[in-house]
Formats: sequence, structure tokens, C-alpha cells
Amino acid sequence: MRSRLFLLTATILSFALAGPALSQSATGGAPVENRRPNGADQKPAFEGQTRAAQPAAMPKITTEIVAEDLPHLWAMEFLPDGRILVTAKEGSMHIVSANGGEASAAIEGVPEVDASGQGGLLDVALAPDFETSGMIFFSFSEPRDGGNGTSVASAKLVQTEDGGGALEGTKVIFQQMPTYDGDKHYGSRLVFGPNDELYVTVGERSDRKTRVEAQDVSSGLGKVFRIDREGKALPDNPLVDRKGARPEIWSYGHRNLQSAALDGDGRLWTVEHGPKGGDELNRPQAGLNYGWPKVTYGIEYSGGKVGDGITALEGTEQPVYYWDPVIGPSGMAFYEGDAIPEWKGAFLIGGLVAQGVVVLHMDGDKVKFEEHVPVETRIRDVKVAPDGSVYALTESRRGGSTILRLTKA
Ligand SMILES: [Ca+2]
Ligand SMILES: [Ca+2]
Repeated sequence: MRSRLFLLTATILSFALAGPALSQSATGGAPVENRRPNGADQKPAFEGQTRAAQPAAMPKITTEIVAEDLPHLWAMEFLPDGRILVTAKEGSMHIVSANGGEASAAIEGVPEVDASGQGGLLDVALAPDFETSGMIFFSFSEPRDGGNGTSVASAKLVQTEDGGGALEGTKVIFQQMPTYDGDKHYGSRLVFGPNDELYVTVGERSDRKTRVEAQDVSSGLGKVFRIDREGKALPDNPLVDRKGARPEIWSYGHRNLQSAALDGDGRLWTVEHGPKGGDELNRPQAGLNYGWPKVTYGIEYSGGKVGDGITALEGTEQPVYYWDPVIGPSGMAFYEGDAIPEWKGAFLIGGLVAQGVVVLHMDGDKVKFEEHVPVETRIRDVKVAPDGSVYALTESRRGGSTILRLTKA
């Protein structure tokens, strides 16, 4: 009801503002979020860091089901032929037609995963030269001696006659260390940068004794990594010359990064799960500290403050934007299509908690407007199709997934 009211208000506003003298950027409607923040006495560090206005003009979005009754999926990527490669949490990978139909048989060659808790087969990324190389990269919670950890593997995806595929030469190229015996905060997203560098985002394994390692550059917990296709640190990574530091680190002080995408300039952006009321958008830069768990918005799930309860500290970066209450970020995409012109240049972020797609309209490196497209179910990944429509992967609490297609009505 709340969002419908806002939609109505926004529609009226957009009529009122129509005309050459006022652009859409001139003003906007009330913020989507109007509930009391968990960090009730916390203040944003700058104007527009949270609860941005809704845009004056928002497209009316139609949602249709592309495929349903799928296994519990975690990630999807469009293949050059228009079909969709998907990962399923329990450890299988499939190919789904973008026009509907069933998932292919499980793709052979996926390593064993530890699917308990938040673990499983997680993200997948196509190599930039996939059309010629067939190479894919995927992340998963790897069962190991003494526990588990997020690992990245590469393989060649070959087509099989039954319309599915198989992996050849599967090889683990990177392991987040240390191994830990838990079932939470694995991250992870895989994003190729413009120069073939692979960004790998991970979590800090959630527990109080592990999360402090997000601040420790000798640990692999709570980091963004930047590696080559063999899993090696890039020679121009920021900490390669620092004694004791892991050379694969790009940035640190992160909690649980499950959302990452490049913008139109090829720069990495991430959204991480914060504590109760601390989800944040960042543009991770080389060697910088994003604060967790010393500095954060929001509070512990138990209700107490996190650490000293501070939201700013010299030597740590402020988030570009934060949400309190949280959206529960999953996959994200940068919209450069023409089919929904209002969204050009916006980030589309899946909301597990927000149960919809969160659209962040940017003005340079700041958030200008925040818009939500409710779909009334948890969203696990968001991708832009070749035709500019938006695909969203849902997950139900019972464990199945649906692929939705969002178009402008
Ligand atoms: Ca992906
Ligand atoms: Ca932070």
C-alpha cells in the first residue's frame, strides 16, 4: 500500500513537473524508506547518504514469469546465444532458455560444495573472451580440512547435444584463507574488470572471532580481491609490497559482499550486507579500508551497538550510501539499456529483504534517487538482458527459484 501511494504521489508530481523548465533531476518524491532506523541516534556523514528521494518520474514496470519451479538458484549470466547459465545453491549448474522452459540437466564437472547454511555453489562469471574461449569462473563454499571457505574455480563450458553443457578442466584457482568451520558470510561475487582482472568479493565468516580479521590484511576474510585468471595477485595490486599482507587484496574492512558490478566507466561498485541496519554501497578503491567491524551504521542483531558504536573514523571510508533498515543486497547490475530509459546509468540491486529491485539513480559518484520495484519475493540476482529488459532471480523460503522478466509497461 505504501509503495502504491508513493507511486500515485510520484505520478502526480511528474505531471506537475512536466515541462521544459524543470528536468527530472530538479526534484523528487519522498524516500521509499520511512520506518524508524535501527541506529536511531546515528546521523549520515553527508546529505544524501541514505534515504534519497524517489525520482519524480518512475517507469511503470510489468513483471512476467520466464521460468519457474527451478532449483534454488544463486546466480545467472546471459550466454551469447541468449540462454541463461544459472548456479544452484545445492551445487549444480544448469542452462535455462531466456524464453521459458525447464532447466537443462545438471552440468557435469562442478566440484563438491558445502551447501549448509549460506554456503553452496555461488556466483558465476563469463570470461571477457567467453565467445572464443568458453571459459567461465565460479565461486563456491569449498569443503576443506577443518571447515570450509570461499573458493574460485575456472572451467571451459562446452555445449552438449541434449541442450545442456559440461565443464572441462575444472580447476580451483583461488582459495579465501583461512579455512573456518562455519556456515555464514561466504560472499561472493565475481566481476571481470576492463583489463581482464577478476574481482572476487568475500565475507568475514560472521562470527565475532573471525569478523575482526576484516581489518587484518594478513587474513583473507572480509576482502575484495583482484586476481588474474590463474588466481595470482595482479602485480599492481595495492598491498603487494606490504610485508605480511596478502597480495591479492584490493580493499578491506568489508562484512559480507554479495553484490558487485562495474559502472559505465569500468569501475567496481559493491553492496555489502551490514549488521541490523547497515547495508552499504561502496566504490572500493585500491588499498582502502571500508571500516567493518570498527565503523558501521546499524546495530548488532541482538540490539547492542557494534564495537564502539561509531559511524566514522579517520583512515576508514564512508559508504557512498547506506540503508537502515536493510535491503538485504544480492546480485546487482548497471543499467545501460534503452528499453527502460528512466534507468539509464542506474544500479539495479536485488533485495532479499526489500523483496524487489532497488534502483539507485546516480549523479556522478553520489546517489541521487532511490526507487524500489516491489515483486513480493526475495531477489537473489539481477541481470540486464541483451534486449534491455531486466531479469531477476527469485528464491523462496521453501527453496525454489523463479526467473522474472521486468519490462516497461
Ligand atoms: Ca555473476
Ligand atoms: Ca563500511
